[in-house]
Amino acid sequence: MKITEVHIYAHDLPVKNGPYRMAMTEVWTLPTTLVKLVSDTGHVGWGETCPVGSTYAEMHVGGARAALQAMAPGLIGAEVAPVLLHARMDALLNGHNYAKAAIDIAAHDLMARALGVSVATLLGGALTDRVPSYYSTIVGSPDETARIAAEKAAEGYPRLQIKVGGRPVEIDIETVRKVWEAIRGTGVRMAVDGNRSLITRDALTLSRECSDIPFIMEQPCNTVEDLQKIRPQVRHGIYMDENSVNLNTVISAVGTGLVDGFGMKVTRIGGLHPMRIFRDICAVRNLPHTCDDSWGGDIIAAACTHVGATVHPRLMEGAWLAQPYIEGNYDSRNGVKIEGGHIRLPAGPGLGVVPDEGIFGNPVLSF
Ligand code: 0XW
Ligand code: MG
Repeated sequence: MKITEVHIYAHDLPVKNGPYRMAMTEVWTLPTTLVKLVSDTGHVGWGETCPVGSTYAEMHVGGARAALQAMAPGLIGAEVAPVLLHARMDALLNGHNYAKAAIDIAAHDLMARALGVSVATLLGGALTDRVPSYYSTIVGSPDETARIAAEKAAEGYPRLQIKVGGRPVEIDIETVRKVWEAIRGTGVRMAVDGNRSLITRDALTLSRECSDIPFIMEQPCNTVEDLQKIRPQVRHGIYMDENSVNLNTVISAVGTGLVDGFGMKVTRIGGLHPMRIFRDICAVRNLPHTCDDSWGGDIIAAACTHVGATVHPRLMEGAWLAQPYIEGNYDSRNGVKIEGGHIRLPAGPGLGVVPDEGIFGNPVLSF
């Protein structure tokens, strides 16, 4: 089965009740990029990539679109099957995983539709049809963050991610302590996400001053070297998020025992094919991880939910979706939603979602 058409669409996602605030970035509108692939069998598949601003990770919207434009003409006539498709993409462009991911997701959607199965089935099979999500607070005051944490725990979220950083560490410590007081006894798990912002001294202080509180530290510091430096001294498990830029880094982090798990983004690692490899590496070493992305609409949400459904529940830390921050859905009938802190696996073939006709206007590029 070969690709005969590639269409690229641009679409803006304003942040509902914005901004979304992390330690080092604040976003009000996220420009997303969609890819539609058509095959010689007449099947269609959709993909998406949506960096959360330009400083969260080594990706930005202009880079995604330029990379897609560079690859798209060379994809005409390429095989849809993931191994062959990635070989073709790598022959056209080095790196740029987050752009390749949009093509990879579209190819999985298309291929699953052609086979009459779901993407989860294509990825090895769903272990659940109700995928856990997690709620991520924005960097806010200790009292307000604790109030939100209690509210989200009561809603049914099995896990909370508390954002810290970009301010005196004492406020972060107060925030973590107040959140713990608010959720203690609920069984809800906690991640404290510094989004690369803490200097190693403050990461150590945060861990030491909260040593009685169970949580994992997600990407507290900026670099792999920083994580190596704090690893022997922290009192908490460390998950790598932003630093896990490709499978090579993941293998090193797993092999050297640097981390206890990952916050993994489908687009950062290059799409569902590398995500499946990542999932299986983590399963071998019993490392928990998320299956989510930095932002995006129904296509990204469905991709995260499908791969999330194939992760052993013991290791599944949740699929975060931007859906609560987005007005409406691309697919007005089967849009992906979080309910009671969980996501229903979209039914039907492929990703189980199809954008409403014309919702993105005309393509910005077609080949
Ligand atoms: C909570 N997220 C999944 C959403 C934002 O893009 C940041 C990200 C994270 O875990 O860092
Ligand atoms: Mg994170």
